[in-house]
Amino acid sequence: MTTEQSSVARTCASRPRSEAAFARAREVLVGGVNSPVRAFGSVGGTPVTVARAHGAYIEDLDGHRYIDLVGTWGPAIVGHAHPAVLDAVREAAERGLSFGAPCEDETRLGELVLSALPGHDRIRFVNSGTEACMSAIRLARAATGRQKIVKFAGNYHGHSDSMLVAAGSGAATHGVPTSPGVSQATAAGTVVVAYNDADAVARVFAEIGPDIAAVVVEPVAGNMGFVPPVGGFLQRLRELCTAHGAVLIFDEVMTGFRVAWGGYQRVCGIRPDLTCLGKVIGGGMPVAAYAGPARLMDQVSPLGPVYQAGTLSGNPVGMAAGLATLGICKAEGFYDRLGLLTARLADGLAGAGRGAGVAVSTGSLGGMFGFSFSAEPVRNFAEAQACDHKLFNRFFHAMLDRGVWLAPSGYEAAFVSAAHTEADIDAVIGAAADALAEVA
Ligand code: HOZ
Repeated sequence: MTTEQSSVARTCASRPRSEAAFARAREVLVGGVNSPVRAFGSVGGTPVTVARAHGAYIEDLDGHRYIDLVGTWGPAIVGHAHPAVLDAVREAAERGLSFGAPCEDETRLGELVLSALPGHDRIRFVNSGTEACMSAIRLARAATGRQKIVKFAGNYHGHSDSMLVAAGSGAATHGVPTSPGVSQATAAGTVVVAYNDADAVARVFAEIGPDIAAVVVEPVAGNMGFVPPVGGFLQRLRELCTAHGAVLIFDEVMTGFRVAWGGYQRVCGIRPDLTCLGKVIGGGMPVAAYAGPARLMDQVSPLGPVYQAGTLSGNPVGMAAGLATLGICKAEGFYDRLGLLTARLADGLAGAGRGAGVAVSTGSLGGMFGFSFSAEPVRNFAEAQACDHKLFNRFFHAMLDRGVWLAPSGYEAAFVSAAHTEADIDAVIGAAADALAEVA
């Protein structure tokens, strides 16, 4: 960063080209976007149109540069357009964009991912986290012969029908956690429990245990802010699922290879039956996966009867991007440095809050962090909803104008990459102090 770009002055506030581009986009794209939370629905104002992204920065159409703390919602863990990832992608693209047939990089990426997940023997690559979770749930229903799924309010597992019930992320942001169009029969198959409330899960098992196919959980919730599990929560889920013959699914689409090599299961030492992955494993390409032991995964077609398929699944360019990205993440000390940098930011934001007399609760793990305008750490969706979202919205714009790119919703986690420097982090903290002084 140059001195000028590190400044906390409101240098990015005027964006005429972005305004014009978004006006045009609104004529053809639904709401001007291809994923709702990007539309600035809750924070207000006009979404910023991106021209390019490099390293830790995003540049808009008007030539402003922002320190990026979204990282394309998680995948950009090594920074945008990392030279090694670009080389791998170029080299793969020159051999063909898609084969619709086996290629060696599918096996290589599968071996690498499975080597990081204890107890997981097989993987199936798909194209999005939605597909991964939807498929894992289908498999759990098939393997158990049961119908009900337990999920947690404010957790988000993509937009398949049975998961679009009390969902976080964009669904929470837009105030429709249970979407119209999800049939009542489908919604009735999903039992919703408060996150971090293992006693409530035990009560559900006591009532309808023989009907429960799976418990699906974000082991660290990232779609209602950043909400870590309370002590013993995940362990109880493990015990309850084992005792009742239900499948425990960790949705590590966000946390996988983001909070640690492998994911949060490597931090907490609890082994799920199935793991859903996405984001980091594709390094910015549309790659996701579900994985588990052979006894479950071998029930998926073509070995078993559980059908799931995709023309672009295991796409060679995506596989190459994933391999190059995870190759960088695997280096000794990668997550240690990333974790320190991210913790520095979380601490700095808390300090900025104290300086401005605003209650800010922050937390981080590996390269994932969050902050909420609340005196106490958030433990569940009701507490996430009770945070000061109006203040978040003002803060979001004040930060954007100061060159800091945050997710446009108080219901999202945030991400630091290996491309960020201490100077970047300190510039963000400085901007936050300045922004809070203006908007709190
Ligand atoms: N569901 C994503 C955030 N948790 C949003 C992705 C996007 O809009 O790109």
